[in-house]
Amino acid sequence: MTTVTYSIPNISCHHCVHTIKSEVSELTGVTSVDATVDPREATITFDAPATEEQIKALLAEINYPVSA
Ligand SMILES: [Cu+2]
Repeated sequence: MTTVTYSIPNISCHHCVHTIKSEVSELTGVTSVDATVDPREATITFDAPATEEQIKALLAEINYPVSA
């Protein structure tokens, strides 16, 4: 089990938080998703088969890229 916190500058409101939670939790292996507007972050807990690369790719795809 891995928990990572990503800085996501595009989070601007509770709609963004909801979108991130619902989309990322669809990934097989993701067990928990929390996101906040202040700070603009998402904390994601996952296990195989989910990978960090896959989570980051999904976030970029839904227009919430992780800041480098
Ligand atoms: Cu928003």
